[in-house]
This record gives sequence, C-alpha cells and structure tokens, in this order.
Amino acid sequence: MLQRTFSILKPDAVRKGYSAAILAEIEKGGFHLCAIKKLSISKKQAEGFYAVHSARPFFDSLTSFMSSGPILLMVLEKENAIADLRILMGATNPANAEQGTIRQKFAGSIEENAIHGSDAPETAAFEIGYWFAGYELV
Ligand code: FUP
Repeated sequence: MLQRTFSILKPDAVRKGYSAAILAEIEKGGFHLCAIKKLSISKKQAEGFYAVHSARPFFDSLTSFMSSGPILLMVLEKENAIADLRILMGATNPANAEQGTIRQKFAGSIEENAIHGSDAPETAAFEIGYWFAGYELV
C-alpha cells in the first residue's frame, strides 16, 4: 500500500552542504517527493512540532537547534514509506547507526542527527498537516 511520511533535513545537514547528497539517497531509496520546502522556523514552531517531547530533558536544546538555521521539509511517498525511511535514516544516535545509513554518513551527534522521519501513521498525518496544506502535495 502506498504510504506517505514526513521528513526534515535538519539545520546541521543543510549548514554542512549535505542536502543534495541526502536527497539523492532518498531518491535512490525509491521515495517519490510529493512536496519540499525550505524554511527557517521559529522556536515556537519547533516546540509545536515536537510537543510530544515537551517533558523530555532535551526539549529546550532540541527546539533551539531546530530553529537555528534553514531546514528542508518534505513529504515522501512509497510502499511502506514510514518504516523504510527509518531504516534508511539509521538509529537516532549516529554512533549506533548501521553502516550506509544517512545518519551514519551525515550526522554528528544524537541531537544534530541530520534527518527526521515520522515514526507511525498517526504522527505522519499530524506532521504533514502541521507543515503542509493539502494542495501543496503533488
Ligand atoms: P527519532 O525518531 O529517531 O528522530 O528519535 P526520537 O523521536 O527519539 O527523538 C527526536 C529527536 O530528539 C531526535 F531526532 C534528536 C532529539 N534527541 C536528543 O536530542 N537527545 C536524546 O537523548 C534523544 C533525542
């Protein structure tokens, strides 16, 4: 079944000039790019997006980081998109990420970990709707 997921190329990846290389990995992985936009988001927008993590000790640092520079926001589509993107991304902490994954190749730390991908259908629906209007998805 075709499925959509939501992804972000985080400020570290964009700042280091890895955007095109990571997009190439995503396309090689068979994902169709339904939507993409580059934004500099506010701390408040980051806090709304990561609201599920609001009680976690890293929340303030994470939302400051996510609002520290331009990011690329994307909607990706393929069979099994949510799980397949998370395999392509690798573990949250790049030190634990499998060889050949995006985080193993491009991430610097557990916080500055290059890429976000939705973890379930409900979160994908929330995250796509948080950043995109229906007419922006092609
Ligand atoms: P993931 O789904 O792999 O992005 O990981 P989580 O949902 O567990 O965490 C969301 C983001 O919080 C991570 F991408 C990075 C950040 N984070 C930290 O900064 N420190 C931590 O200990 C855990 C997560």
